[in-house]
Amino acid sequence: MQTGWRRRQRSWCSARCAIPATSPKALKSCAACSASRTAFSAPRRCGRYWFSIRPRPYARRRCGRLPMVELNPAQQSHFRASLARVEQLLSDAVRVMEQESEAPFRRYLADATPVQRQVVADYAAKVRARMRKALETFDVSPFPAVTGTVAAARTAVLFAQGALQEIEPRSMRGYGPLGRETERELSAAGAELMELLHDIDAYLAQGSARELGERLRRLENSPVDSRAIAELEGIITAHGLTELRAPLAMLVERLESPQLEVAVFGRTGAGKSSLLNHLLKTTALPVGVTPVTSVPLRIVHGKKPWGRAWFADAVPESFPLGRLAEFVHAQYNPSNVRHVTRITVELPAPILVRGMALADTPGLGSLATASASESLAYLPRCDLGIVLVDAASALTHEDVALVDALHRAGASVMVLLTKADLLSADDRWRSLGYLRHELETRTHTELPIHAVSVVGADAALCDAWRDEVLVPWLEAHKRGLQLSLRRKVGLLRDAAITALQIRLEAGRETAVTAETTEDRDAERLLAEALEALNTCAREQRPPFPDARLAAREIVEEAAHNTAVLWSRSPERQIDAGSLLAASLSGKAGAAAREISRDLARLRARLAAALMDAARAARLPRFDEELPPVAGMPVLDSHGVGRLCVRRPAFALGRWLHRYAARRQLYRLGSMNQIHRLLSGYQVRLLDWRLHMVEELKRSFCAQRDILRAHARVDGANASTTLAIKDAVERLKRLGGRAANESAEATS
Ligand SMILES: Nc1nc2c(ncn2[C@@H]2O[C@H](COP(=O)(O)OP(=O)(O)OP(=O)(O)O)[C@@H](O)[C@H]2O)c(=O)[nH]1
Ligand SMILES: [Mg+2]
Repeated sequence: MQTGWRRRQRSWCSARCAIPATSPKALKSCAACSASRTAFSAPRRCGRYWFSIRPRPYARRRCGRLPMVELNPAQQSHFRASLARVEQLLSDAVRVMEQESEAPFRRYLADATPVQRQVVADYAAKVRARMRKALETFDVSPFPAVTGTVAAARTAVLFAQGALQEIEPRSMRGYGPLGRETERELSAAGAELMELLHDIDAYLAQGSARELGERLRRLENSPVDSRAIAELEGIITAHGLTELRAPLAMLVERLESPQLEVAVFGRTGAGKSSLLNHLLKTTALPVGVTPVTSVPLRIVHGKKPWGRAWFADAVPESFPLGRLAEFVHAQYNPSNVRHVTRITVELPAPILVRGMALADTPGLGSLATASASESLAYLPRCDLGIVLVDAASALTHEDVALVDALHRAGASVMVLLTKADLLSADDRWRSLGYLRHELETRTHTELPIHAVSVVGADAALCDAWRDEVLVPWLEAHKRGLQLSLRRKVGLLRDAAITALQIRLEAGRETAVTAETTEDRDAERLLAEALEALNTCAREQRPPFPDARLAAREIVEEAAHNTAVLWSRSPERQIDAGSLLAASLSGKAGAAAREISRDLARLRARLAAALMDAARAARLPRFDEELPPVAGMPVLDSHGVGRLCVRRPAFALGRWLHRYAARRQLYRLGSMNQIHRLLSGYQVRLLDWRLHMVEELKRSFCAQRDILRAHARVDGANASTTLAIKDAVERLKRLGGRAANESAEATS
């Protein structure tokens, strides 16, 4: 055995392990046995060498102290491993005794009485306490746990999901043929089980910070009584009404973002920032005759004026509003060279108290194409889009495309004719009439159009529009939102009461009520709708499977249109970029419309299934609330830019002109450009489709669970009769309170 005498630059851990520590000064404890620093013998220096002395155990015994209880490192490791095995087996024993009586598969016969279970658990606690003491006596540290419980549970759920695939019809067919009806039943059972496992995983994945109770406590200015929802949440958790957790989570999500998003769009210099400054009674937003706003800006209510900017490549920065121009003004941040990703401004403006967030966007049609794409990216997010058309300039294709894009994104649209002070009263009426006629014929929709101004006496026009159009729109939408939220709380509360009452009446063991034919039909419809949803989620068919081929077709079409234009116009040089952009928009728009139509059909099917299930549950009033198919991404065809092509000097036929145009377009690199734009749009389109399907699924499953809770209860946990009665009473009182609130809101 090493004694440690005269070892150069070494020190020995004298506590237990006799392992040399290479740098005792730097260590606070022994790396091998975690003894403290004092257990090291102090190194001493003699001439050029360092020595350290390890005191021998017998030396201490001789000095009259208590005999030392000590295990060598090998013994310690064996001791630790043995106790770990004991703990593992003991846990198994306790788990075996506590077998879930509801489990369809049991490994052992459930022959233990409750008393036996309790006694074993008590003994196990004693064994564990003794093991802890033994570990302390020998100063042996247990193996540290490295895997969290949540991670372990999620892994188990993941494996369970894998195992579930074995009951899918295509796996089962390997064991023999299946009838159609059997296949359908198998798919339905598999899909539902997968759904439940997915719910467990999603719940564990959100972490403790996303706990509903925690989020409810943080809710301020909620349109419904958040205490009522907190109470509902408490009852749902306490009585294990897991089927109501998803609807509750969705409700809390809606409560967390009750603001309506209103954004202004329009060409550069149309007066967007000036209009917002007027509405907000501020001069904070920079305005000017040249293109000004280069980054979208979101304005929300706050106690004092303040701004915050987020960057793609730097930490976020808060600033007083005097510095706003540094981030949004095209002069200081041209084409967003500072890589600002988001700007939020807080203002104590009265109009924002009404639960509205306003957004100023960069103007379209300027040379700063990056700004245009940022504005277009904002479209899907808004509830109301206000399109500004400058009275001093004519209506353009861009304005019409903007209105169309807003419609496609599912937002409400208002059009404003700005700078009305520049027109006489007669001209104003004429302009409004022209604008209305043009927009209606091009977009095939009736739009509210108003003339406004923010200058001089004509600013009254803007105030009138604000008071008579904007504020009523806001109030109506807010009331709709509040009523819908209250209705949802009421529905959830009723579902919880029904579930608890059924549990109370039927008793714990037989908590499933008899199913009627209607119930079964509704169940079948719901299962089929869910299957359709899952199929839709699995099928991610790209709209352009061969993007290069699609790009070539677009260039061909643009070349054909160029040739037609050459044959008609005397101009030798034309901008083929706009023709290319039009062809690209046409092709992309057709693909997007088809996806949107498919989603709308799926939504209608889900809604029908929900309504049938509501009829089967004998619910007199049930308004399905599936999210609308909205927020479709918009293609930014500005990216094509200008592409000048020249007509050949000598007269040729249409076919040769087309050949010449195609050659020039290819030479200008349009093929690669279109391919890049189309591929990017395709990815965004597929992302949106998947997101929409997920949204529909979440909402559908949440509403289906509410309906099921009304009709029957799938399982019960061990809540006592008294506790259930108490919960039902509390929920009923909650109903009374909610009804009063609702009556107040309506009055
Ligand atoms: N006469 C008149 N001028 C206006 C009115 N509203 C805005 N303007 C002027 O129009 C110019 C452009 O206004 P902005 O508010 O900067 O326009 P914008 O749409 O925000 O422009 P970008 O940020 O570049 O997209 C400024 O010189 C304003 O003074 C109005 O109602 N009447
Ligand atoms: Mg502006």
